[in-house]
Amino acid sequence: MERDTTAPDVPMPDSLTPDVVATLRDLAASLADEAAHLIVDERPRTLGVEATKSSEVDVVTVMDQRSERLLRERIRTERPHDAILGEEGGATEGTSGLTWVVDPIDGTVNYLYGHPFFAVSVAVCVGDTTQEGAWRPVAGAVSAPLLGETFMGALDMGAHLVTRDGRRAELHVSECERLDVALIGTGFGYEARKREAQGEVVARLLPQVRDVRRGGSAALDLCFVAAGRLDGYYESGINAWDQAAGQIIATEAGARTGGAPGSFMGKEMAVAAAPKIYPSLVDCLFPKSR
Ligand code: LIP
Repeated sequence: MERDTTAPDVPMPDSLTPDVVATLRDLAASLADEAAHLIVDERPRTLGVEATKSSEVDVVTVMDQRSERLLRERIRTERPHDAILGEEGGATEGTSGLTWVVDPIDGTVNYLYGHPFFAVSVAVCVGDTTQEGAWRPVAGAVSAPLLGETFMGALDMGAHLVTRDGRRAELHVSECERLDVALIGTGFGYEARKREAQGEVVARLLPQVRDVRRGGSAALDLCFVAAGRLDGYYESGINAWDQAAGQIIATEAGARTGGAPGSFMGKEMAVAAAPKIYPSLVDCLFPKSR
């Protein structure tokens, strides 16, 4: 029996009662929505690139920085003893055993170009979020302001979507049973050599599936798996802040999540899919492991 790779076996603090977990989820959703409004309402007319990360085309805008500052200020106010790990500001220590893992704008290139597929991702995790396979999310929210949708999930409490007009719907993964009729999401890094290798993987996958979608936000791709809008998603090279909230949302919506064979979801590979197609998707991604 392959080891369950849904999430590492990380001890849960006694303080994490169901009521506390639900409160953390609701706070994550509120903070994600607040930052999502900021990046839309206060986007400067002449938005430019403030900095770059892995390459010249891996960009940071002033609104990434402002969104993370807002999230950090609000988390410090509401949860002063919790740690924080953010894409732009790095790690801030805490004493509670909980870490807020935030991506102030997931899908920054889409945001820069005016494509609507971007979101603010806020997750609450236990364990060591700086070590692969040593942490797991317990609650999270992803707020997509131009879609008018906020996705959220909490451990053993399911996942749901709240729309701008206040409608609330439970999230459930698709019931897809065959890879050859599956719609699969993926993404690519910003370094040419990595993209070349990722191109070889997607070229191998393409003839074996219905179609592929490259949305540009891992957090939203994972939420789209949760909503049944994608039958599966995979990507290599994404960070904890890209995937933490989407992971709990997809898992709680019934997705099977994991990474490379026998590994947890992480930077090497993040996979989330309808349970019946998960094995064949991983086999296709890692053909030598068969
Ligand atoms: C993005 C990820 C996406 C990946 C993009 C980019 P960012 O994160 O969410 O899945 O394909 O290349 O890394 O950089 O916009 O926060």
